[in-house]
Amino acid sequence: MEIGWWASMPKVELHAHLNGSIRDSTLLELGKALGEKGIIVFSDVEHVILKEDRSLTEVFKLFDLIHILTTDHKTVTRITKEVVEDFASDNVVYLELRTTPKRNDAIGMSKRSYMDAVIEGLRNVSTVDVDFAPTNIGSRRMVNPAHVNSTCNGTMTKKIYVRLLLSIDRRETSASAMETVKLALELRDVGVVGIDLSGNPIVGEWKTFLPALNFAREQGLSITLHCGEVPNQDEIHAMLDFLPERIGHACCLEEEAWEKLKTSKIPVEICLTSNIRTNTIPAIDGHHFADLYNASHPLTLCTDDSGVFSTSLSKEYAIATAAFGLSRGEMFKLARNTVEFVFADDDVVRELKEIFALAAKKLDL
Ligand code: 6MZ
Repeated sequence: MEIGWWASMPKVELHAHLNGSIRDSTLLELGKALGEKGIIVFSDVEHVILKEDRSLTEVFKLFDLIHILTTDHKTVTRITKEVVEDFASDNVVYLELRTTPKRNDAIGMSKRSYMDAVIEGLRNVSTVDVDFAPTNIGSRRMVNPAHVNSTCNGTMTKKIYVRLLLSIDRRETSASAMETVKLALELRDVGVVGIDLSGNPIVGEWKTFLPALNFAREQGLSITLHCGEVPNQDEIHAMLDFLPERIGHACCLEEEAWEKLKTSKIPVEICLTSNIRTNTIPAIDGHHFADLYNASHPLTLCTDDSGVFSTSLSKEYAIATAAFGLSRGEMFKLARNTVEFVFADDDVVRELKEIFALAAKKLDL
């Protein structure tokens, strides 16, 4: 697939799970190391990592395996650094990265120390300047709104804005979900802007998470929900009635819920490859992207799990262009409109708009 042009276009990524976005090479290296220590059998792990198509159930089994490989502080820091560098090299100029804070008493990991390791990863990024905090605290905030910064020796370095969403896994209890929201509030000054509800959609109940989500909202955090990955209409209606700032997927909405979504104008994070690979949507030409796009419903293209599904944001744009017959100009507009749905503050939105304005001139659009 020709992704060259899409790679040169600035893009905004709003739905990317940290542990789903790891390079295969890193996962294999981590698997080999645990295999040598006798903790896992590497050959079993290898074919699971390299497998192409997976059902949604298999994807969640894979995440359990990935978490065994990655959940120690040093590795969390490493994967965060690599994931940000990979998105930046795909010309993603704003990344909202989501991850589930994890507790693992056996290795002295708390949800807080997990997040500290993530933030350390943001600080360790070396190929690009990272702006990850709403103030000057802790990050290398630049005043230059352009997508590149001048350095003292006159060379130009790239820059990426990164903001964090803390995910609540649907396996969690109400208390654990509340702990995650409180942690998000503590970490606002290092770039946490919202809460995501994700995890295996056939596990857990909406009412378990509602108190924590209500509290998050009261405290001014933005919320995005995985909504309608499976056809649970009662839950879909309850989620839409909650009026989250965004939803992810929206695959299995029956007519009434579909109309409710369209009336609500809640922006939808569309993950084409993920939906096709997991067979949540049988074929790309029947994907609900087309209906939403034609109705001018707010939407954004996202990768979901670029490692697990071997994709990139440029690829997602290329796939949408080919599948739905859209022009470069239309896709550029789609990318630029995504700026309206970010959870970061108005200063960032303004700077992103300038980046897109400059790019429009450069790309002759
Ligand atoms: C629902 C998903 C997901 O948080 O450990 N996750 N949840 N649907 C999906 N569609 C395929 N893809 C990923 O990243 C991995 C976690 O993100 C959620 C799952 O809870 C998974 O364990 P973190 O960084």
